[in-house]
Amino acid sequence: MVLENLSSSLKDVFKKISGSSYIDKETIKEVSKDIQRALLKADVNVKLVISLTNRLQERAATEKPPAGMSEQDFILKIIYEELLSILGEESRIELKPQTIMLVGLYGNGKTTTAGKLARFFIKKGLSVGLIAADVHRPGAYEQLEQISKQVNSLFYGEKNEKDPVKIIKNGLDRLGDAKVKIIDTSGRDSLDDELIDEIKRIKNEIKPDEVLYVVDATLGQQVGPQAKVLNDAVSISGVIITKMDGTGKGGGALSAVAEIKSPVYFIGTGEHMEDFEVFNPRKFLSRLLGMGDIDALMEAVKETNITEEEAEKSLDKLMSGKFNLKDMYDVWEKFSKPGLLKKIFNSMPLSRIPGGDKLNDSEIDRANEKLNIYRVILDSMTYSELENPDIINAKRIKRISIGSGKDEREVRALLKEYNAMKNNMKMIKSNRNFKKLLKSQMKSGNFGLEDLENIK
Ligand SMILES: Nc1nc2c(ncn2[C@@H]2O[C@H](COP(=O)(O)OP(=O)(O)O)[C@@H](O)[C@H]2O)c(=O)[nH]1
Ligand SMILES: [Mg+2]
Repeated sequence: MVLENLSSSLKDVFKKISGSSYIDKETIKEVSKDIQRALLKADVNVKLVISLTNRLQERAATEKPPAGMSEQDFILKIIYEELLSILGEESRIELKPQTIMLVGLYGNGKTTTAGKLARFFIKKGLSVGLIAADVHRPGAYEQLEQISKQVNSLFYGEKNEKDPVKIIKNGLDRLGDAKVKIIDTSGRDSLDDELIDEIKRIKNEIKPDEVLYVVDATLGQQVGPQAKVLNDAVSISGVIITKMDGTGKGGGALSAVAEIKSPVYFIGTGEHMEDFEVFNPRKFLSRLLGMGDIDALMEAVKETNITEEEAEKSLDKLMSGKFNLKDMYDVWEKFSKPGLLKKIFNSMPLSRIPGGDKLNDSEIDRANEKLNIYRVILDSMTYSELENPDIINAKRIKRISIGSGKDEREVRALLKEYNAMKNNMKMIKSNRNFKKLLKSQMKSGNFGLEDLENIK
């Protein structure tokens, strides 16, 4: 998970505060030290860390909790607010026809992000054209062309042209129908005058609506000076931080970028086109602190493309006890998209996940792996077996095992899991309130996991 260590040490701080019987100056000092240690370890800038804990001590000494709020909760609230101020205010990219230029150094993820961004707008119903204006890197044209096919966007490039401005002008012309045009520009190994001149020239001649700075989270605090130079040159309107999946130190990049006061619009969380999230500082922080993020969970679930009607249909089926292996297969199929399971688990409140914070990436990967094995096994079953699992005897298990190339034990494990699921459903079925509540919550779109626990 993003910033795993910071997350667990901040959670410890929160536990310490909630668990203390009273809060005095000593407690605050101790807590400040813990927070400093946690943030510094996550590579957050020293000056920021000190000023944050100074403000915490000052506010704890002078402000009083509002009526009805405990001293403990009040301190938690102050820490939350101060952490949030490091991340900056939420600001979203506009969903309108526009031209977007991506800037950044080599390998930071510009070209990949161009594709992710295209996918984002296309999903929102805006057509996209990608323009290949990286004239320096060999293969840059092919890379973007390939990505544009993957995300179903239009594409424009000129293989032998060396002037990016010419390419972009032609591209804007030729891709006239596309609502959003995204320009992938060249990078360099380091910021040099040549690069600055190039992107300045593009910016001045093309006048894009947005200049987005794409930057690798693993670079940490060195992002600060780099962001400043670029901001001075082409005034960055927004930031996309990539590779948030690959680092324990994303705090450095996040806090460094906050200094140029341009909003972070998105974060990249993997190499796949769907590993891309709108950055919402509040949600991000809630998740970091283990407070759960039902909105993100709902969004991930929505991505499975289950319509309300479909959801209701499978719900009825589940409840009727007629739930067969085919239905189970359908459910799994929807959840087996790369990265989806991880997204769902990461956005769940920790307290709701069996085993609490022990669920880590490798466990999620294992769950994914299991799903994949099960899918292969299900593929080897006949239609009547899927419809009517009761007919699956030892002989059939053997055949399925050979056909799928999976162990007989795995076939049995799947059947066992299916039966357990079916039995659970029968138990729930006897509870009439459950279905009523589940349905109304699904309709209103704010079904939370805690609702499950309120049904008694
Ligand atoms: N893990 C991870 N890898 C990424 C992410 N974004 C980009 N990459 C990888 O980083 C490498 C460089 O990306 P590329 O888009 O070519 O960078 P560019 O030189 O700035 O255009 C590629 O191998 C990408 O797959 C991300 O969010 N997470
Ligand atoms: Mg590139």
